[in-house]
Parts: sequence; C-alpha cells; structure tokens
Amino acid sequence: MIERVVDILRSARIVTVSSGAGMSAESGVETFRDAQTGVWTKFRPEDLATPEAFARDPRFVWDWYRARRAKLGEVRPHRGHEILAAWQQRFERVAIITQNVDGLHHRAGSGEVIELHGRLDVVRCTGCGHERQTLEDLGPDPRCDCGQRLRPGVVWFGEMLPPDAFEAAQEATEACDVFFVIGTSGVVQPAASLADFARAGGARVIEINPDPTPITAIADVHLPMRCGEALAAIDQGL
Ligand code: BV8
Ligand code: ZN
Repeated sequence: MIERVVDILRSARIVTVSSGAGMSAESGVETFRDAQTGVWTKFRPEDLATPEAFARDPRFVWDWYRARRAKLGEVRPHRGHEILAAWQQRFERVAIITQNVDGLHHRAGSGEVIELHGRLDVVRCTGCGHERQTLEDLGPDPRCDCGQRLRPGVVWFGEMLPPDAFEAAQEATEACDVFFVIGTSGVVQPAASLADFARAGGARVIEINPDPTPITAIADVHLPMRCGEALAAIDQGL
C-alpha cells in the first residue's frame, strides 16, 4: 500500500493535504472527540463550541478554551508535520488545508496553510472585532479595551467559515493531482466535502487514518495507520 502511494506521488506536481485532529494527536493535542477530559465529559463539543453556549455561559466556555490554550503552549509539531513541510522542496506546490486550530503546520514550516476553523491563539472582540494573537491566560471573562467581551478566534458550529479560507481550500483541492485526507473523522461540514471535490477534479485521494471513515469509500488508497508512521514510510520511498 505504501508502494502504491509512492507510485502515485512520483508523477504528482501539486499535493494538497486536508488534516484533522488526528494529525495533531501525535503532538499530544487531544482529538476533538476525546478532548472531553474531566468536567467536560458530560458535554459534546458540538454543545460547547457554539455561539449559543457562549451567549448562555461565556465563563464556562472560556474555561474550556483557557484549558486548551494553556495546553497549546506545551505541544510542538511531530515528524509528520515536518515531513509535509519538507515536501515543499519535492513538489511544485504543497497546500495544507486544516480543520485544526493549533497552528502546528505553520510551526513545522509549511508555507501554504489554509485554516478553515480559525486559531486557538487568536482572540477577537465581540464588539469592535479587533483581533489579537496571544496565548497568555486572559482570565475567566476577558474584555477588549473597548470594554466588550473577547471570544476565541475560532469558527463555532453554526458559524460561517472565513469566506477567503474556504475559497482557497476549494482552489487548492481542484488544482491538486493528489489529495491526502489525514486524521479526520470526516463528520464536520463543509470541510469533509473537500474529498469529494478532489475526486471530482480528477485527483487521487489517499486517506491516512487508523479507522475507516465516511471518506474511505471514495479514497483510492486508505492507509490504516497513524499519520507519523505512514508519512515517514511514504517519505522513505520517495
Ligand atoms: C457551517 C473550531 C454554514 C472550534 C470546529 C447537520 C448535517 C450536516 C451538517 C450540519 C448539520 N447541522 C449543522 C451542520 C453544519 C456543521 C456540522 O458539520 N456539524 C456536524 C457536527 C454534523 N458545520 C458547521 O456549523 C460549520 N459551519 O456549516 O456554516 C452554516 C452556517 C449556519 C448554519 C448552518 C450552516 C462550522 C464547523 C466548524 C466547527 N468548529 N473547530 C474549536 O476547535 O473549539 S470543528 C472541530 O471538530 C474541529 O475543527 C474539526 O473540524 C472537528 C473535529 O473533527 P476531526 O478533526 O475529524 O477530529 P475527530 O476527533 O472527529 O477525529 C479524529 C480522527 O483522527 C479520527 O478519525 C481518528 O481515527 C483519527 N486519528 C486519531 N489518531 C490518529 C488519527 N489519524 C491519524 N493518525 C493518528 N495518530
Ligand atoms: Zn473591542
């Protein structure tokens, strides 16, 4: 299976990657589904990462984001992130579309990173819209200089994706010869639909995920592996 992927990559010019929480799992960032440790176990992410939850109890939602932001200070990119960054020297273009909000692809050195769901280290004012990139602990109910409440700079369920981000993602998906889907359960839309676009655009679709997902059915190859190991094996064969 690895040889099949290496063979497909040999004739590729443009590679696009769509990554989910499984890509960050090997950096110690809990995947979204099992990010519910401790007090969060009785809440589903879909019930916490929403404008309604924030409006109802901003301090409770901020507690969850403060814990996740604090964790971000301790994690670093793993070899899988670094291999994808190094592929920029091997292929004409490598575009990374990520659902992850941890900035790890940037830190690994990838030059084209499209962040569909925002960034955990960005905060935005709910009043004047002013944005700041900071990982410092802003306290239980942080305010902007204008006095209005700050919110995490991420896209919540029910919110539109940043229009330019999704357009860029569609362009990178249509332009590529090979489309990797790495570490995503393929549930959240519209990110999950990109694999269909890739296939419709004639790209070969390669999924890396220990488990099958709704995307497996349309993949040319499914590597039932953890991404660090799979990417290292592919890189070795190139
Ligand atoms: C929108 C930021 C238009 C916040 C996130 C009904 C049907 C269909 C769709 C909908 C529906 N109702 C509502 C919707 C739309 C909704 C949606 O998709 N809901 C889902 C729950 C059905 N989507 C939206 O609302 C989006 N906006 O559609 O706008 C609109 C506007 C108004 C009204 C309607 C529509 C916005 C979605 C963005 C939500 N924000 N994150 C935060 O982080 O706090 S989503 C968040 O969860 C992540 O960003 C990510 O996208 C998602 C988690 O998914 P994964 O990344 O796949 O992670 P997961 O844990 O699920 O899976 C990990 C995978 O990795 C597993 O498969 C595992 O096997 C694998 N793995 C584990 N270890 C490894 C590994 N793989 C490789 N190696 C390993 N080592
Ligand atoms: Zn403000």
